[in-house]
Order: sequence, then C-alpha cells, then structure tokens
Amino acid sequence: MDVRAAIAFEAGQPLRIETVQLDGPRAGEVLVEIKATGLCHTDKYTLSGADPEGLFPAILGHEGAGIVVEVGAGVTGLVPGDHVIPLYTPECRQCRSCLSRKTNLCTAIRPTQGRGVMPDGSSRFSFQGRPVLHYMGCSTFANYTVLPEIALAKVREDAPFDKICYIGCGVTTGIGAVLFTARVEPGSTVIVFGLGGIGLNVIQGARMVGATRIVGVDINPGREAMARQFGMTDFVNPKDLKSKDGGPDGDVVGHLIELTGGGGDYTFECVGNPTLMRQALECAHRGWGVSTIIGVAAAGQEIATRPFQLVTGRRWIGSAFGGARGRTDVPKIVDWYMDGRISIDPLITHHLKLDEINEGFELMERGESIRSVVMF
Ligand code: NAD
Ligand code: AHE
Ligand code: ZN
Repeated sequence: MDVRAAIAFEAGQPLRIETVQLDGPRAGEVLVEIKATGLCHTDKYTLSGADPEGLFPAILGHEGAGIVVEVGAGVTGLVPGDHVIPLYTPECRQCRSCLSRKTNLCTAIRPTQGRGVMPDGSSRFSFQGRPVLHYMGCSTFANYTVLPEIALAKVREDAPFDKICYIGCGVTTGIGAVLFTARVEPGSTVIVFGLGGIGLNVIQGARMVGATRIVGVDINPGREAMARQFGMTDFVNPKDLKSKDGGPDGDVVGHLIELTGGGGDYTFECVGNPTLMRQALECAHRGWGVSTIIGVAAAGQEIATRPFQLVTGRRWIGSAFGGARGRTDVPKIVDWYMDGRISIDPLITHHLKLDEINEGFELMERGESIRSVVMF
C-alpha cells in the first residue's frame, strides 16, 4: 500500500516527505495507522549521524499512537480497531530479561530492531523499489507502519492520540525513571539536569511521589516557568553562576550541594551530556545519593568521575523507557492521564502537519518547543 512518510535519506540532511510502499503484516506482525507522533530528541540524535545504530535510509519516529488496521497470522492479542501505542522497548513476557523481573529491556527482537528490520530480517517499507529501514522498531513518521505484536500496548479508545503519543516515549521515560527505576520516596530532594521533554516529566514524576524539594538545572531560562508549573521548587541556570574569581564557569556541583543542604537524594541527567552526567552524580548526596542517567550520548563519548565519588556511597544507574514494561505499564499511564493524575497537554507546545516535520526539529534545536506533535 502507499504510505506518506518522512524519510531520513542520509545523516545531517532534512527529512524528505515521500510516498513509500508498505507491505502488509507477516506472522506475528500488525499494521497500524499512526494518528499522531511526537518528535523526541533521540530522533534528532540519530538523524545527526552520532548514533552508531543510525542506518539510512530509514523512517524515524518512535513516539506514536494509532489504530490497528490488520493483523498477521498468529496474532492473538490485538484486532483491527484497537487503539495502540508502539513500543520501542517491547514486552514479550517470555525472554530471560522479561522473566527476570529485574529489567524492562526485553531482548526478544532487539538485534533485528537495531538493524532496522522486522524480526524475520526484512523491511516492510520500500521507496522506488529499494528497501527503507525501520527505526527503533517503530517508524512512526509514517501514516501507516508495521510492528511486531509484542511491540504494541493496547490502550483505551477515549484517549486523544495527539496527547497519548507522548506516552510512547517522553512521558513514560521521565515519570518511569522516578517511579520504576530510581523509586524516589516521599520527602526526597531531587535534582533534574535538563528541563526538556524528558526532564519536565521527571519533575512531574517527582511531584507525584511526594518529593519535597525539586531542583531544576537548565541553560535555557525559558524552561523555568513550565518547570515550576510541573512541580520544580528551585531553578538553577549554570550560566548565571559565577566562579570565585568572577569568571563565567561557576561551581554547579558546589552550588547544588549548598542549595540542597548536602546534595540530592536522587538526581537525573536528562540532556545526554557526559559533563552533566558527572555533575549529576557528584551533586548526589554523600552516602546514599542515587544518580540516574537518562540522556543518550553519542558513540565515543564516555563518563568519568573519581572512584571516590562511588566509594563514598553514591550510586550511578541508568534508565531506558523509564524502566517501564510497555504492554503492562503504558495502558496504566494512559489511565493516569485520562484520570488527571498526570499532565501532558501543556508540554505539547506545537502541532504540525507531516510536511512541517523539519520545522519541528528546528523548534527543538532553538529550544522553543517542548514537544512538537505531528498529526496525520
Ligand atoms: P530536549 O531537547 O527536549 O531537552 C533537553 C534540555 O536540556 C533542554 O531544555 C536544554 O535547554 C537542556 N540543556 C542542554 N544543554 C544543557 C546544559 N549544558 N546544561 C543544562 N541543560 C542543558 O530533549 P529530550 O527529548 O528531553 O531528551 C533529553 C535526552 O534524553 C536526550 O539525550 C534523549 O536522547 C534522551 N532520551 C532518553 C530516553 C531513555 O529511554 N533513556 C528516552 C527519551 C529521550
Ligand atoms: N542506538 C542508540 C541507543 C540509544 C538509547 O539508549 N536509546 C534508549 C531509548 S531513547 C528513546 O528516546 C534505549 O531504550 N536504550 C536501550 C536499548 O536497548 O537501546 C545508541 O546510542 O547506541
Ligand atoms: Zn524518545
């Protein structure tokens, strides 16, 4: 069938909107009509060429919501008409990782996902007779896509697609990192580096669990108002911190430790910058502070700290998709949104048409959007 899609033909180039061909679902697969998709910083990262798994040409996008159109042989859990959210972290409930109950990182289809193909090793998309690759197993920058059944969460039908698509990555990643990965306790002091599409959800997660002090750190002063609306109690702009000799490079870690009376019980890095990852670890409280890396840094970049930082009781951990088990947790998070327990609408700052998708990445680059959502 003909499908409208934004194709990433090569790294660093704008996406091109084209009509591509999509084959129907094979065994275990599902054809989904994508109704809306968010633009996440990870799409931009892959498009930049810094992602070692970034293959081209591909159809990017991993933060979508839509409706099941057709199911392949052997699909038992979904039927046409079901409303679904694609999962870049699937949940097969059978692999060693799923059965361990220790991780959400299902391994059932991860190798083929990383090669841009379906579990049988082939792509369903083609353009002018040549294959176009899938991305993160989702490819939501297309009005129709094919996914394995284990990579779809069935959600309630009264939830608006243009809001719940964000649960496909940003909302779940941020809130989940607080609830499922770090397991922040009531009364905690939390420090969040990066107040974008992920960090603001960390902030609302921290408020949900009853953190009493929530410090946000960002170089964009435009983030402060929204972050306060979501529960931030203190804002720190590193650019405003002066060093002791009056120079521009102030001691961010020292400032945060002093501000919080010893450091954060829990800190989160939501930018993808190894320097900030180090700062986030080192401003975690001596003896018990836990620092969670959410941001994705490019191939070749490494994190560093004095081992002393860990010897003195800080713990450094990471979180993918907020530690959420997609088919189990995503429908619950949609319920939280519909019940008013979490807020999404103010974070969706721009609605775009597919033809305007490159403008969405420009808005992200300029720090003017929090989430742009393309509606098909
Ligand atoms: P975003 O562009 O919306 O937000 C990034 C924020 O970081 C912006 O507010 C920006 O002003 C701020 N920032 C940039 N440089 C800074 C600095 N030096 N100091 C302080 N703040 C700074 O991006 P996003 O969509 O929120 O994604 C954030 C990161 O999380 C990205 O690296 C993305 O790839 C990653 N991510 C990870 C997961 C996961 O599962 N681990 C999921 C989604 C996104
Ligand atoms: N190919 C990238 C992987 C980047 C990465 O860590 N991705 C996160 C999701 S980011 C969503 O916006 C993730 O889920 N990681 C676990 C996994 O299995 O990829 C790289 O840098 O190599
Ligand atoms: Zn994402």
